[in-house]
Amino acid sequence: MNIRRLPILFVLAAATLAAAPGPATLTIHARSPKGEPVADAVVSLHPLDGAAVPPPAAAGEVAQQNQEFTSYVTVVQAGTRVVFPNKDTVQHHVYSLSKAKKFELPLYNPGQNESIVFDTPGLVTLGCNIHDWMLAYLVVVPTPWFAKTDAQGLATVTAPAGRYRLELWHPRLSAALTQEITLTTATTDQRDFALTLKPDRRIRRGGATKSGGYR
Ligand SMILES: [Cu+2]
Repeated sequence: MNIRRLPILFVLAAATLAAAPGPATLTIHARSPKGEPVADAVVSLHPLDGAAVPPPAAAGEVAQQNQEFTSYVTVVQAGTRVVFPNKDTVQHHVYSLSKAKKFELPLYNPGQNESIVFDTPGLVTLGCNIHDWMLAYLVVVPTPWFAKTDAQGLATVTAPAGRYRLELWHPRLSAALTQEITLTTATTDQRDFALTLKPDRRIRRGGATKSGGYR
């Protein structure tokens, strides 16, 4: 090898290293058309340029507490083990009839902690045969880059810089919204979404109860 070419090779190698994608940050702000914040909207980023997707890092949890599921909406990466702790003093009968995962935890006792692996991306609707009002959603996505909007309608996702299909889902949207997005490390991107939500069709709980859920 010609020794005089070495500095050029070194510069090229350094440039390649510099081009490796670093983390980029995206903030989502979900609001109603009137400007009210929308909580429980799920944003997920699906790589379009063949970026390697790391496997799930941690287990998920959907508890039963005060005869409600916590949380109402949970997002996990496909392949994640989800624990269903019964933190109540009563039995539940947790089930899903969804195509992405059909399962049942019949007569599920207080203190029980069974877990299920959710391998297939899709929407899993959770119910309880004993308490009709208990309803929750487990959103299984094929990507580790996701977040859920908080009470202010805000969610932040950190992902490697690159091109993605952004999906935004909410239980009361008639269809998920999608758009293409390119994230760069240089900027913190923010996207605003005005979500037109269908009426809340959850079953109301009878009687006076202390906290949580919908009534
Ligand atoms: Cu129940």
